[in-house]
Amino acid sequence: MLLSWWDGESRVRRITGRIIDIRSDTSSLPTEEMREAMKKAEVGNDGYGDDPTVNRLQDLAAAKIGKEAALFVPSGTMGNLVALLTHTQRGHEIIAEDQAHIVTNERGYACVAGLEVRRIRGHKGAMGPHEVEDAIITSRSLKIDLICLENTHMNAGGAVVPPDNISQVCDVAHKHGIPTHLDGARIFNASTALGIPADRVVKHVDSIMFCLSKGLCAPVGSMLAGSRDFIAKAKQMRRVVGGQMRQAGVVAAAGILALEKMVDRLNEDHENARFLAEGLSSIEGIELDLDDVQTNLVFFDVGGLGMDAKAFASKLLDEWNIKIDAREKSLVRALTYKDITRQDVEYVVNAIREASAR
Ligand code: TLP
Repeated sequence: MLLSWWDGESRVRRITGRIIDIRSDTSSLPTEEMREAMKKAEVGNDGYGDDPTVNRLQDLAAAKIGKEAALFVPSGTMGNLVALLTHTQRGHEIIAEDQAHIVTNERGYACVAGLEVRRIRGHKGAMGPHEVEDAIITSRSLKIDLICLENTHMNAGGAVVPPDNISQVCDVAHKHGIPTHLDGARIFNASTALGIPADRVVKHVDSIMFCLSKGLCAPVGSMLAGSRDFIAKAKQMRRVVGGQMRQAGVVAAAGILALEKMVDRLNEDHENARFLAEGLSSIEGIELDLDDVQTNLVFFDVGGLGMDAKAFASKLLDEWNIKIDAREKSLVRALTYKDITRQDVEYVVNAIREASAR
């Protein structure tokens, strides 16, 4: 009997034990070219500003994002924290979207920076400028030091926040003398989806953090960018939180390739995410809104299958070698990135179709 492609593919996965990890684009692997560049990287003591590869990465990052200067940090979480510590004073307040990663996942604003947060519920990740202004005006007790934005917005399903919204929120903030910070962990996904260069998308924000390690495939690292003065102060804060590195050129070398070579292929990830979402939306018992799938993230609800997200994720791993992200209740998240091919996505859709039928 001839094996269909699906039978053959599924058996091959079981025999080889290859895992398809769609929990997060943070699972992306560095390219061979990155590994080569890391091996050959020229390095120095970055604590003294002497690492030529880190310096090259920082200059490239600043130019690419349209800010005066940039600072290499070990993670996105640290980049955001350093920005908070640089812009604010302990005991003061920030404004952020209700489901912003800074608020829901990181929490350094409270645990480390000693800040209060005023949360504004946005629409697909975008806060209304009027609501932001109301929050500023009605703030009775604490001084608001910073307005935080996020693009793409992770908890809104990787939604792209429109540049017009960013500029309106920035206008309101600046009118009241308040700076703005953008968590742009996936800013190049946003700019790719918009078809607008990233520096134009972030033109109005005072500082931005973006990650080299997600869709851009560097093994570690994020960048914080802003004015020369802001980055000089941020450098002090990076030291305070233990983020000063030494011969970091080894990893910065991969970061340079991330910015030079990996941005232009992000569209492929978005197409794969759409393909995945379309496949899933045709499966009975799975609920998702195709309009919410704008970049490389796909959120869907498996409640209609009579399972919660954890049980669904265990089933996919045990029976199909697929790692997927179980969120709260029956909400599941999947991400596409360079190491997830179209064939992998077809495999995932077929596996979920079969898992749902039983
Ligand atoms: N997000 C991770 C997890 O924390 C959920 C992921 O898998 O999506 N901002 C945004 C919008 C993020 O999504 C993340 C990571 C960060 C900041 C933090 O970056 P890292 O992981 O480098 O500290």
